[in-house]
Amino acid sequence: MIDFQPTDGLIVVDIQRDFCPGGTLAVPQGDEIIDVVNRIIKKAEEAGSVIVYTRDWHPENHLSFKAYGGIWPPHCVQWTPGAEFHPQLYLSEKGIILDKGTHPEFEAYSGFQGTGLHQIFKDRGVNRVFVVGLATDYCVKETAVDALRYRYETFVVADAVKGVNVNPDDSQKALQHIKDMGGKVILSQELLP
Ligand code: VGL
Ligand code: ZN
Repeated sequence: MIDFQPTDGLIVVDIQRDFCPGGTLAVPQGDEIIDVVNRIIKKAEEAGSVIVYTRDWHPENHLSFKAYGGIWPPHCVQWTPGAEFHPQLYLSEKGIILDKGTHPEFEAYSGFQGTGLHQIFKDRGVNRVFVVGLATDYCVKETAVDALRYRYETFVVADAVKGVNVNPDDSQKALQHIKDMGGKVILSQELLP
């Protein structure tokens, strides 16, 4: 068992309507992780850990959109329903919401990119980071890799993430890459009673 501590950070990555079935960039079965994610959030909340929710939060002319030279359909456009958190996601009152990818000319897959997250964690004495959410092969991966670069002890909860899988094994490769960089891939049962 791993017990959450006040010096743990939990990053809930991009659990938004557009990344779930029915959305414009739906992760297959993306909504199926929400129950386990909610239980993890409640555990972290009880322990007084630092809970962060990232949001992909793009202007309508974002460079990642096909019409502007990118590879993705429009998704998570600021203030549209698709950018909202999934309605089933538990939002802790103590949670911190961080928006990323807000500038038309810059991509930001990682929750640390342009959000001040490293400073927030430093101020709160965070030394371990747990990552859950969407999508394993993009924003979860880059968030975990950045956490490792900043030298946090980094955990990805394998059954609390889900990938886009443009190629079928992209999520597996992402988790392997995180392990190769020194990250730990765990199961929710190690966190939950
Ligand atoms: C994401 C593709 C484009 C993600 C964001 O949250 O993983 N993927 N923008
Ligand atoms: Zn995006």
